[in-house]
Amino acid sequence: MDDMNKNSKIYVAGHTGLVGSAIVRCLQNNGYNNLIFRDIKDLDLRRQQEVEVFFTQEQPEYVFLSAAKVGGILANNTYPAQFIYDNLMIAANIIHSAYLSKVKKLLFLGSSCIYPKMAAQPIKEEYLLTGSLEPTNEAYAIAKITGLELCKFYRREYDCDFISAMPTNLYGINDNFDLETSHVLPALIRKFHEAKINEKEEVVLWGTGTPKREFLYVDDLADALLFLMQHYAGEEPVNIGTGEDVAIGELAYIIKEITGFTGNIVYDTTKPDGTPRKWLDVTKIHNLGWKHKTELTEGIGKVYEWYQNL
Ligand code: GFB
Repeated sequence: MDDMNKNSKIYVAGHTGLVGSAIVRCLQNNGYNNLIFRDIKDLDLRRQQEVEVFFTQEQPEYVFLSAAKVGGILANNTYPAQFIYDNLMIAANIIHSAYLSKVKKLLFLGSSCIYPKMAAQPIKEEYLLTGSLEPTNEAYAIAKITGLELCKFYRREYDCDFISAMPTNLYGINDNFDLETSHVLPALIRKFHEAKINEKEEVVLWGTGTPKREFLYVDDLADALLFLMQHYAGEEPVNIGTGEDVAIGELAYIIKEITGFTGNIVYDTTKPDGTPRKWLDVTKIHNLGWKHKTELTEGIGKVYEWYQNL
């Protein structure tokens, strides 16, 4: 379906982030030797003119659009204007420049959190835009939905081979461990680890611990994105996940065990729970021939080992 080969010129937007750095690892491990990327100091993806000049000069053939302003529930709830503006500009600039410079194929990343808050579970791709969004990350969701719709309409009007993926919550090495802006899994690794080495009595979790989340190891995601770039060319986004979710309280015990913390877990219910559940239906990507490899406990173990050697 697609002739991306080892010498194809591939641009990974957002190459230093959790997802982008995993995509670079995956491509390099699979022998793709013609990768290009730019640091934000050399290319601000929110500036349309800079992006157009970059695409004209570099003429990438394939684009993995993993650049975004991302964060956990507190960051999204605190900085909505930054989340909607940055993500809108990044998506619009890269997708339009990819069209202008005739990029052969582009993959855009959505997220499971942009589905309706109360979508039926497990969530199917067609549930997008069928209900109101989770308020804590509505700004991010609107920007990401716009990116998905740009890919869909550029395919319809200009016949661009632009596809979209909808990853579930991700974790892995090179994640963000800042306790204010990170996602739950890296935050808990850091909290339990620091509580153990500092011999603290308790670890404080946000919310009630009852929401459920599905977690995919980021190197499995990168493998899925390479698979889709090679085997999928459709208008509809494709969910990428493990097909299993876990309550935050359960996740806490898994991480408590792995880090060896022996104190108590308490909940700060002044912090938001967010969406009660966002469990993805992964039938479509399974039918295409891809399945995740890394189970949750194994993946957390790998991240904790990496984290301890930071
Ligand atoms: O991972 P998280 O920040 O984002 O929170 P979402 C998941 C759940 O974990 C929420 C709880 O119910 C949090 O209240 N939680 C418990 C914690 N303790 C902590 C903690 O110490 N830190 C954090 N961060 N959470 C995000 C969206 O939603 O999902 C983003 O806001 C993004 O836009 C991401 O799409 C994938 O899973 O709730």
